[in-house]
Amino acid sequence: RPKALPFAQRAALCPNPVGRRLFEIMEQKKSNLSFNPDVTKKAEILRLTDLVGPSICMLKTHIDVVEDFDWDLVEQLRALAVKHNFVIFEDRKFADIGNTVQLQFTSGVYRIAEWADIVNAHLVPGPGIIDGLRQGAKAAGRDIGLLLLAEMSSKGNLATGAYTEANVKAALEHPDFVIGFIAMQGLAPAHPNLMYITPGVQLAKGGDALGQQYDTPEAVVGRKGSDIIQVGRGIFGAADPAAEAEKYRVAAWEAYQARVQA
Ligand code: S5P
Repeated sequence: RPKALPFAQRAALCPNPVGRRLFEIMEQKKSNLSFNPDVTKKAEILRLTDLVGPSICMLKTHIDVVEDFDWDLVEQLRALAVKHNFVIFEDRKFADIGNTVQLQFTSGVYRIAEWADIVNAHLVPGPGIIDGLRQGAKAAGRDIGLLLLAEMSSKGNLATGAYTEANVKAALEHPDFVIGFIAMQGLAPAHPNLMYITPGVQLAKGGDALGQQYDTPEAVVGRKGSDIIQVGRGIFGAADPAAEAEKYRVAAWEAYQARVQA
């Protein structure tokens, strides 16, 4: 693998302000760790986020699993994002026609476009999904970045081959809005303005009972050339989530350092 460009230089190549900001935060905090507290109680999400906040560049949410959701949760998450300097990625995985995703993005209970910095989408419906979400972001009047699910971590998933390549092509055609991918590796050839975020990461290889597959930070960022590790249960399932998050941050950052210094 050729020597990689540092995040600071890649920030300057990003046409989307959120993508640029995320690269800058990564450099400032020496963190390419994103954390997802996939728990169902508001207070627990806030507690975990505040604990782990110093170690992360990004918080990933599944807002629709929260049993006691209210708008105050969104406001408190935004306040924690300022306190700890991270961006918020709502992992909504939009997957419908442009007109419908625009409504799902801006309306309903969650009004995601009003508070998320980053959202993601499946390209299954075609590029109209990108245009629908872009219109939603415009209507909300906020800078938002989109990630395409070019690959997935789960056993037997269908995001491979020509489908993965179509995601890369769509990203290159929408450089103002698409900031990168959910992918299992830094897809070749490298596009340094785009970022590669990999879920299915724990400190030891393994999986869960429902098809999730885990690889290590060293493998994902070092060998496979991804940029950001996405970690949930590996951190919030530990006895000391703050200390565990630091272990992941250091492991992923050292793997990145080795890549830029190689
Ligand atoms: O392919 C994927 C894409 C995503 S966004 N595989 C995933 O696991 N995810 C998400 O990453 C998933 O929805 C979950 O929120 C997180 C992984 O959590 P963990 O507890 O397995 O680390």
